Amino acid sequence: MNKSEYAAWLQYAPKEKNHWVKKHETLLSQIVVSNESLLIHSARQELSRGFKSMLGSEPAVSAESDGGSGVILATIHEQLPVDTSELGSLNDESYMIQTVDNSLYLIGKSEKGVLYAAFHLLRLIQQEKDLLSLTVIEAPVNQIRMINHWDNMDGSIERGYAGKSIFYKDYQFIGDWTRIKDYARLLASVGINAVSINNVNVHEIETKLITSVYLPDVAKVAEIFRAYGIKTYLSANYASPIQLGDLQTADPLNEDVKSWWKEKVKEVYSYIPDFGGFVIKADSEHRPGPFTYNRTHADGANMLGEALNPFGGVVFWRCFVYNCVQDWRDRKTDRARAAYDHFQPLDGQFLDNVVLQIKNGPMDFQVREPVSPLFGAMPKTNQVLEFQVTQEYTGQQKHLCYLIPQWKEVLDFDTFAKGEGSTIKKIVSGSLYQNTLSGITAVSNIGDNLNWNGHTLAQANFYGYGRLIWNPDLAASTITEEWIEQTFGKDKFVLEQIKDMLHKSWSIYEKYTAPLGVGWMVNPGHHYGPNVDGYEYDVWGTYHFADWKGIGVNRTLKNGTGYTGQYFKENQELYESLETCPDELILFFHHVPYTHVLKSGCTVIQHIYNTHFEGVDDTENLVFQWKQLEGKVDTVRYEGILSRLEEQHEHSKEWRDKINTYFYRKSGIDDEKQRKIY
Ligand code: GCW
Repeated sequence: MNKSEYAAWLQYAPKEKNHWVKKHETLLSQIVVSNESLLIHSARQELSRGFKSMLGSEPAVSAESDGGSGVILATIHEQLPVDTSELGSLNDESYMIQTVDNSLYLIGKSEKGVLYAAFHLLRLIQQEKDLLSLTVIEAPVNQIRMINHWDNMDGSIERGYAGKSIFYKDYQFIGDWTRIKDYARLLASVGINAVSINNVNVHEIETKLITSVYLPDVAKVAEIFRAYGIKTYLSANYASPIQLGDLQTADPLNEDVKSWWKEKVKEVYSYIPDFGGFVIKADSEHRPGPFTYNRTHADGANMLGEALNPFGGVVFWRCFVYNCVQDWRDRKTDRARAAYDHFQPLDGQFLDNVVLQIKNGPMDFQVREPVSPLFGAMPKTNQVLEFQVTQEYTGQQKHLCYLIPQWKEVLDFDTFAKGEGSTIKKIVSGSLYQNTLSGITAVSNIGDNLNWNGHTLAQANFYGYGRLIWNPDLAASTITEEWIEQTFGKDKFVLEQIKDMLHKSWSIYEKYTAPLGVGWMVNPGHHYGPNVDGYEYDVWGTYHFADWKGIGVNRTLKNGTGYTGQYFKENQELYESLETCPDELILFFHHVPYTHVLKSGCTVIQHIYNTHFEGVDDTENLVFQWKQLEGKVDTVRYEGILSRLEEQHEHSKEWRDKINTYFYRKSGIDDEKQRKIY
């Protein structure tokens, strides 16, 4: 087995006896821990493992310091020679790392803080940072930091591109607890504290996850995650009372339905006392929900909220609700409007333990979308933002597409909800409206491939997601450098090369796929590869409306679908006017002629041609850049990544030629530069 792929960023690669090691080896030869409770035990184990692997010898572990140099683990409740008052106002997951004399104190406000401090220290050691005069104080900005799995119990993963599920096979739990523990280590190392372990499309068998058939196994998974500070959640089927019980209805206002859920929740908690709660996809893409009974989403979510409340459980209620049987001839219905239209009027009606889960954009994780206007528009409602780490529409982990820059753009976006500075990151961290529950969740990109992610460079999205949601103010480059140094070591050339590749990859992917924010243009069903009209005459509400004169969706208030009206004034005006609408979203908001001149000075058609030729040149260059690293990265990872990049390059030509040819044939307009179009 090639350990380097599997270890991801927790390589703990053995170090040469260099200057850094000589300076730090005494410090790292002893760990002191007086109270080894569950999470501190995990922290200590991880430190022992890391120190041993990197420095070559197992550190001594003792309950009391012998006065010599060492790493000391404690919570603020212990007697310490360190002023911990700064942790006073911070939340329970906060910690400090402080050098005192010749020792290093890892102090958590709670046990969990100690665990996070340990992983922080391991990161610094992998990066060979100075530990002899250290002061770190950290607290997560977002309270909910979650991963959603779309794993099915037959072992498949909906939109999974890294093999099969690590949890299930043939409708059973696989029982490879070691793999799940290693997954928990990766999650905790970047601060993830919540995981839902099954697909939001809850099929027949998975509906039984909340029954005695599977709960003992769910409890085992929860036990593993618990030791790493991670709460376990399940996606539940809204129609469970009908499918599992003998009720005829799932009407949220029906008393039998309410008691059924209350009993059910009680049962779940009898197996898992700290169970997190449910993720619910209701009335969405043919899933059951309260609409069947003429009830609102608030009725549905609150009914579950009430059942979970006595146990401290939470409902994540997804807002991905839209008409998925639309007639393509109907130009009035606009899928982008749907979440806001359904949910915004319900502001203030949801219970405190209900959180609305909203995708970053109004459509569906396209390479480019505006930010969902629901953020900031429901001041009295808890909201979490949902990202997609799995690369459904961004190259399926065959193409390189580093998403941290995209997510940063979303988080930094100003909604103007409460005047200037009402950024998405403030809304989802709960600081703008002081929500009781808030944070960020995302669809996982891992599977049972040895390297977890299919594409080894896609590990950076998993790592970066955790780091970014811990602190949305971290610079993308900081996150990237941390990841590269931990994953591939400290070679400067390797660092610069991979960093450059990652940072331009989103833009490269955007260049050769659907242009100017219009989205889609993928093959229906599996969503891989170009198909300009793949969804054009279909039911999904995802159209580009290209004809011989122009392309784009008119979403203006003036004479379009009125979607721009869902934004606060500043953004409404920005998008409404052709003059001010940013180029990269022009076709999302406007239908324009191919000859329309963009702010870049290019016409729309020439922009399409140019970017598609450029995109392919860029993928060729990615291959070239990677080849410079031969011999500097171990062979298994070198070859694995090379073959993905080569595949990407080939496939980008397919995109280029199909898109360019389509628009050349539609518009009849020549490429100014006379390049080959078919
Ligand atoms: O993007 C779409 C995916 C579906 C997914 C759905 C959702 C789990 O194509 O596979 O279903 O979004 O988010 O619910």
